[in-house]
Amino acid sequence: MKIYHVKGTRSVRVIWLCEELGLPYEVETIDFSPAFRSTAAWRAKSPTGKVPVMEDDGFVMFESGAMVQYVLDRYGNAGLRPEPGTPSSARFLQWCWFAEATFARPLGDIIHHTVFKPEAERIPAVVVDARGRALTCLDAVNETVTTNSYLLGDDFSAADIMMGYTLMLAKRVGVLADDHAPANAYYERLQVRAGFRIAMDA
Ligand SMILES: N[C@@H](CCC(=O)N[C@@H](CS)C(=O)NCC(=O)O)C(=O)O
Repeated sequence: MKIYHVKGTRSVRVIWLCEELGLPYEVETIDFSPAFRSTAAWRAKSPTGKVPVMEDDGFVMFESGAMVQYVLDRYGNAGLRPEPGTPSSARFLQWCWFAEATFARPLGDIIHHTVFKPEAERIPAVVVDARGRALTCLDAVNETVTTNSYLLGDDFSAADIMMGYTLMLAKRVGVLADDHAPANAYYERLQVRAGFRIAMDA
């Protein structure tokens, strides 16, 4: 597997998963500039110019959550996810999707309207609204990890890898703060994992 990577971006999820599963992988660090990401060569791999991209076995794919799912299906050997078709698997899928499709979305809005966009195009009201939506998502995670060590209970799963990256974003933009003690403690449990640290340093 070849992972096209930029430090601190969603490719962290795929590297972290490979580390947790002990799988071999290759990292190619790419230029995150808009100029590079709009080249025809990069758009051929990632039609919207985003990161990450993964290549394996002669095909190319985008979307970090889909990569996580694929790696688990193909190489995971039943580790880090419940058996498909079971209630625990439903719960697992729920949190994987929630991490990216629901929680990361308002965080992305905050980042776009505070960092990425030129100042003249930033809309403060979007940031206020997105912060509210992100806090509602954080509350849901906070409640779950008040009684559970991890999203699915006592055992770490790839859903925690999906959420770990999202919580890193939440921390970065100040949504995850000290007032959510269980979520902070959960994020601490994730951060001390060797796979997380290796992926964040990559
Ligand atoms: N849902 C996508 C999101 C990809 C994404 O937004 N990647 C960020 C880096 S973590 C990016 O490329 N941002 C640049 C942009 O949005 O133009 C995934 O999980 O792969």
